[in-house]
Amino acid sequence: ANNTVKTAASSHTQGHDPRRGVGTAAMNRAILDHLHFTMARLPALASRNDWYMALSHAVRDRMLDDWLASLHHFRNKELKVVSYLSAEFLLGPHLGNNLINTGMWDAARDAVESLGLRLEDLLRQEEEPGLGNGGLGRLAACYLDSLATLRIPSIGYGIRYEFGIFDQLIRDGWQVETADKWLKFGNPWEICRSEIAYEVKMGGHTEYHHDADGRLAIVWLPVKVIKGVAYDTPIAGYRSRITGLLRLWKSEAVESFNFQAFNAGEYYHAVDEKVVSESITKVLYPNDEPGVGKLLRLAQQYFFVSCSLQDMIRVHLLRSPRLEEFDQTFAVQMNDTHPSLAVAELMRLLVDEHGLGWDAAWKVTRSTLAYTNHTLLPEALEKWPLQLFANLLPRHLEIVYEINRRFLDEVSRAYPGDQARLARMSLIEETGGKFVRMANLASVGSHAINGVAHLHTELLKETVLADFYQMTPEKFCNVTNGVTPRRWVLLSNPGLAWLISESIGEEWVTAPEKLRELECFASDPSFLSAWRGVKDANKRALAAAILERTGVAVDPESLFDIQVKRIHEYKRQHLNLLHILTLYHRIKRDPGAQIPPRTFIFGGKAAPGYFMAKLIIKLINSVAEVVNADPEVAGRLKVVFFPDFNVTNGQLIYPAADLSEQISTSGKEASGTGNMKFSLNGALTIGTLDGANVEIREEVGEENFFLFGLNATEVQALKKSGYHPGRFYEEDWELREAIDAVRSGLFSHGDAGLFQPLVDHLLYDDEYLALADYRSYLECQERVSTAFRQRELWSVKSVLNVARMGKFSSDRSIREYCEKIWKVPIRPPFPH
Ligand code: GL9
Repeated sequence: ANNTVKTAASSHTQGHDPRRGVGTAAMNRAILDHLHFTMARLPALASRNDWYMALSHAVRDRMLDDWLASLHHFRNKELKVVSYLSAEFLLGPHLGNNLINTGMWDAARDAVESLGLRLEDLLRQEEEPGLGNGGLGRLAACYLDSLATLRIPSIGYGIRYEFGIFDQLIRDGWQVETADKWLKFGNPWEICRSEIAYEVKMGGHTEYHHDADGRLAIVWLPVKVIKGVAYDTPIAGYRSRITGLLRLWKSEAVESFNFQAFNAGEYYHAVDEKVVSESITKVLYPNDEPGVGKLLRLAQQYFFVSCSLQDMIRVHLLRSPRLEEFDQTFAVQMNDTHPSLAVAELMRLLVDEHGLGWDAAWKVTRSTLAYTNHTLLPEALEKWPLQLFANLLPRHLEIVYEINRRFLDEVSRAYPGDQARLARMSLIEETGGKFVRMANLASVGSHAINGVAHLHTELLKETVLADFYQMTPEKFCNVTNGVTPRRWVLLSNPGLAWLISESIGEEWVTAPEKLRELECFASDPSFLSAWRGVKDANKRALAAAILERTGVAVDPESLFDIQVKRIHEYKRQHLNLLHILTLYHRIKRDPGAQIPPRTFIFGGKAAPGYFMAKLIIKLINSVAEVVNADPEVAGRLKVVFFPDFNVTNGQLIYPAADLSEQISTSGKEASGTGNMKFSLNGALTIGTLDGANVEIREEVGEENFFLFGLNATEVQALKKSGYHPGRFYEEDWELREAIDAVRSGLFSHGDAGLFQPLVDHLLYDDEYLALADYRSYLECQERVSTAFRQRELWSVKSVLNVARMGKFSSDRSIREYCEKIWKVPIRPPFPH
């Protein structure tokens, strides 16, 4: 397996290495120099981290020429810069990805080996920057890769959280959170730009003055000023010679503020200020947290939006003094509503700080900004309590009111007398407490609004943003999500990458439609056997990791049935469990039952405050404990919860899957991107008609996709007609048997109360229709089992899945954003 890894990476470094001068000897020298000059260590005493740091610095050095040249494009008036505003970037480890994208893998591997080390070990040393919760943050990271690969000048703007998404431990089957100290041993990839810093005001009040010429001037007198400092990370494009910029802001105290007095009391007060200021970028908020109306989160959002827009204005003024032309310098994409304060902040900067008139400022604001919606779940739509908003951002509230006044005038002109519509579209919610509605603010302040999969966009237009769609249908469009084949195939599945490139050449990495050429290999027995060999090796590697991390031995020959994603009721990990329980009972009842051995693998974090999700994790582990210890199902069923699912672990898990579980209630998963990673790595999907599953099935062909369950229309209809989960329980004895087992205490050492909240939820509410879809899911799983017994045919389907997944490259998504939203020209692929 090791050999495949090396060969595969090599094949993508030969022939078109943009740094042909980077040989093994030079790399060896550079690593030793950094060990000496940067780490101040003798080789004999160096730790693995010292070597990792030395290698990373050596690699970063070699990215600088292209990076500095790329940064220069920001000043080129001919080029529009894409600015991706996102509170989350779930990057994953940099080193391996940079080696692949820059073509320095071979040189680095050989240099490291010449020093008596192994590249694999150094790669493992990196603490991944987990600056995101899940799909939304990971999407932003894939988009940065594609922007650089497609040679589009771009800046990702976000927050440099000192602590990213928590690390997950499993103790006694429960999730325990620990702080993610990713910066503990230093971050060789970032460059602190102390001189790129902006002040951000917070709190206080506004005053209106007339200046000498009698003009009205609005002054915001804050109670606090915080400084944001830029930390820059280079983002290598795949062999593109363009290196993108990720600029993350860290909050610091403003030295001058409250630091005038020198007596002891003031000194300590000033130090307190420093602590408060630095707290803004301390920690990433886990999402799905009920009632996150937290002041600190609003402060985070405003902080990074303000720093980013001030930075963009500075860059624009280097090109042109005319801020009316700001939209020609930047196309700004708001990744969900987290950065939607950009609407009010850009207005404030243009009007209050740069003297533009309201109308001119509004015109440029709207034509610069665009908004991507990532969810239809009502509880995930951000709204801020008005009082909290007013306290932190008094000037922005005035601006929001003014935008709203003008906007509601337009609405009432378009729909005379429609009070209900006015109330729904207002930026301010007034029923039962007052709130600022961020999705409405983002929609009004943008020239384009997009959903992230075809179904999602259609539902968006029919439900959450229906009024906005009716009023301005031309603003709406769809851009189906995508994932980068560089990290998600080349880096994480080198064996597969190598086999593909051997067969059809390497162009698929940037032209994934070329994967179609694999179709004709689907009838070649020797190719199919090599294909299976790659999957088997990946499964053995995952089995080894499972044994190491959970102590459970799993059989690599069994069907690897995997569900990894955040734990959420709408994603229905508990439906998966109901299937496991039913199989368990069937085998116990009939030991001769023809059921191919399966290993069920779960992974994912639950928001710390989401009780039901945490209980689901406990139930998975409890079922695992009983099933894995039961001799009657030994060799036939295994259940594993893989702790701490993150990008690093994903790179190990996706390539090892036979079956990908994409079983959300139809209409709830906006897109999903894990579904794409699995299928691109040769897993077959069992899934509902939800999010991007619909389009994946369209592409790979219905005969190569296991479909089950109600569709979105049927879900709505069932809910409307009155859904009674108890009836499904009563009418389906196998379902009853599964639920009763949980209820009996079988999985909780006799404690029948432990899972009661989950059981009650299912029987009396079941908001996500798990019981309604149970039978259909079971029948579909039987089709999966039957198909898996015909290994040859399964492999054919696996090849066809990969061959037809080209659409889901994030390069395609980025090209669509360029065309439909950013109006940025698409450049031809870089000549290799
Ligand atoms: C999400 C959607 O739930 C996913 O379906 C979608 O694929 C991604 C990216 O568009 O966005 N929206 C959202 O809030 N999250 C998503 O994954 N949540 C997290 O990132 C945890």
